[in-house]
Amino acid sequence: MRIDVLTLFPEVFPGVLNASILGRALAAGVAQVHVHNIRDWATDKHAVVDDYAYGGGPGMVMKPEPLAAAIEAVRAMARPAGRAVLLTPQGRLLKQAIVDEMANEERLLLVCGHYEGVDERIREHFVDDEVSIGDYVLSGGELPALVVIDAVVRRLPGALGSAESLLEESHSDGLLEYPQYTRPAVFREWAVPDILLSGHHGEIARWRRRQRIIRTAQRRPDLLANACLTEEERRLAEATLEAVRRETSEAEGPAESTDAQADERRAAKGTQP
Ligand code: 6GU
Repeated sequence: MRIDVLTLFPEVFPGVLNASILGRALAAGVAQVHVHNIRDWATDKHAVVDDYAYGGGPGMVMKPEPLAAAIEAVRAMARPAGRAVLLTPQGRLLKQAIVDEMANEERLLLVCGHYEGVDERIREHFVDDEVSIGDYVLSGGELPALVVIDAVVRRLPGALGSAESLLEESHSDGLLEYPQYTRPAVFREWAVPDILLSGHHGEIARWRRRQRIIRTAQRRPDLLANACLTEEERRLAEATLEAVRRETSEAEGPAESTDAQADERRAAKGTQP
């Protein structure tokens, strides 16, 4: 896959891209990332890329001409032209399903917005999609573009080692991960749950699965609607939700340490709430 990035701050890109799983995947040729400076397509001698907003108001707006020229030029650099995605807080909220959609493209063009936004005509006529990475405001689309690149590249064939791929499998069912422990078996006064030291692989797999369901119900109940659960697992999720509801109403207002956390500590010990 070829990924092009259009930005006013090309210097922020190489760093993160070269580290860890992403760095290894890019070095292995799983994807190519090309970063371009929008300013290179400015036409006046001061290379101006922003201007005051028509109608007044604070903040500058990214001018349409350099951006349009940059998008057209970069699209023409290879075939197919590829999907152009504007990173903006007004876009569709990024989710794994959107990442997977993007990972199926042969090319991707990520356009990083800046200042107070981009001229509306760019949104309307030069990009195919607009994506946001969450409900908070960042100073520009660069960090979101890096987030998209990381999420997309790790979905490409050959990006992950076999151990990582196995781990990846378990994410595809819409549940949060189970709690992880490594040595020592007792750290300070905190012991690893006995079950994990038992050597009973079947029991361990069942415990982990239960933990994932309890955790998801406690922390991200919104994910349960799309999770793949058996009838018995649904009942466990419902019971966890009910326990959280009961304990929050008993607490009458916000508690210091939440009851969900207490629940989880009990669950991690393998005892029922
Ligand atoms: Cl894509 N851009 C900016 N500027 N802020 C954001 C965002 C994008 N996603 C969340 N916040």
